[in-house]
Amino acid sequence: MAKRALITGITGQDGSYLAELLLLKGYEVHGIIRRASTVNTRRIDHLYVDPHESAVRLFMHYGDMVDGSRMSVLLSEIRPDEVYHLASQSHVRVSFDEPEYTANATGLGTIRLLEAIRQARLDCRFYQASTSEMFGSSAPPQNEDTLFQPQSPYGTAKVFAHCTTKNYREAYGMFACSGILFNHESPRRGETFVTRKITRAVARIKAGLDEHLWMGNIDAVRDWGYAPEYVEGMWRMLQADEPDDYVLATGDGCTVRDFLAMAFDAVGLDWERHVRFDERYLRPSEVGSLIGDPSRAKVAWGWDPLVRTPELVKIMVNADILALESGGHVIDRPELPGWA
Ligand code: NAP
Ligand code: G4F
Repeated sequence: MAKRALITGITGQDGSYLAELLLLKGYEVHGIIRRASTVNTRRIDHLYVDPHESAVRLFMHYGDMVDGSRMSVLLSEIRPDEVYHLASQSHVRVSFDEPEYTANATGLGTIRLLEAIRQARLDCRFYQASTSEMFGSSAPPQNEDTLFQPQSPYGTAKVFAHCTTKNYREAYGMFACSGILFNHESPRRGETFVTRKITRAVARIKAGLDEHLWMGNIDAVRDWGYAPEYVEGMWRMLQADEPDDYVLATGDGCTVRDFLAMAFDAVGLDWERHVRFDERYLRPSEVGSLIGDPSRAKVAWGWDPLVRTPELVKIMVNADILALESGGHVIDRPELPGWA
């Protein structure tokens, strides 16, 4: 019988790739979506008409991480074998504007889900979407033993969720894992995260539609990988013999400035002629440098990402040029063996 997976945050970047991957692997996939006044399923609509006949194996349910009773009903009804908890208010800058909501959805949301699993007495495996943002001001390279020193309401909410997941593993013997993922990007990345903001702007400036791009702190260092490889790592984490926490990262650091230079260079433009500073994009406290050490995942199950930041930049710039030329939304196929 097919395994049954539940994905919270299925409409997001990672949720959409993960749903695709699990359908390719033969899973029955259930996703929780929020009711919105406009359609918010743009990243997963193509999965309903997939040639692998996934339509009959993909099911959507309305729900929200702030609604605990709904979580209980859904977990009891769906009774999944694996739960991938990806739903979160995931924007660091926005978390300073909405700290209470971020803590509720991202922090308490995780405990609501874990309690729903526990009270339904489900024997299921649980994945928590932890983040390098939890390391905050700890110096790189960061690994599973690095001190958490979060610098944002988002980071503190994720530390709460991370520690709660570990506590449910230790207290109740649940197969609960946290993937501490460093930044991972793709053509499906939300438009207000820095990489996608840059690659969209490059496409528009190249086409003559815009002249300038307004940016905040371009000295920040991040470790940018390719999202489809990271969701494959999430799946592998839940197939392991024992539950544990793992860092997923490329191990390479790159400044926002270097990302800008590579993205503009990809279309033959000089970034310094087009980029302007806007203090509105600064944060009350900033995480200066995140560079991960993914050795544990590499040793445990050979996870070793193929796509490094320079290639990622090209994938994203090309996808945004294509989307602009086609006059709208184009869904990418991950540029990896086995995903075509
Ligand atoms: P994303 O694109 O922003 O997607 C977030 C998802 O969460 C969306 O499906 C969103 O639904 C859903 N969501 C937000 N608030 C919710 C709520 N109150 N109830 C139910 N659903 C809610 O994020 P992502 O990049 O795919 O990241 C996936 C997860 O990994 C997140 O938890 C993020 O914090 C974490 N993470 C991401 C990275 C990264 O670099 N991408 C790194 C480390 C950790 P709508 O579509 O309705 O908004
Ligand atoms: O793309 P960002 O907004 O990502 P950030 O803050 O690193 O968070 C992302 O990665 C985390 C993993 O470490 C995830 F947990 C989280 O959910 C999210 O996916 O910003 C990256 C860097 C920051 O230092 C920011 O200050 O880029 C800098 N930046 C400079 N100008 C900008 C801008 N960021 C944004 N979003 N917009 C700017 O104009």
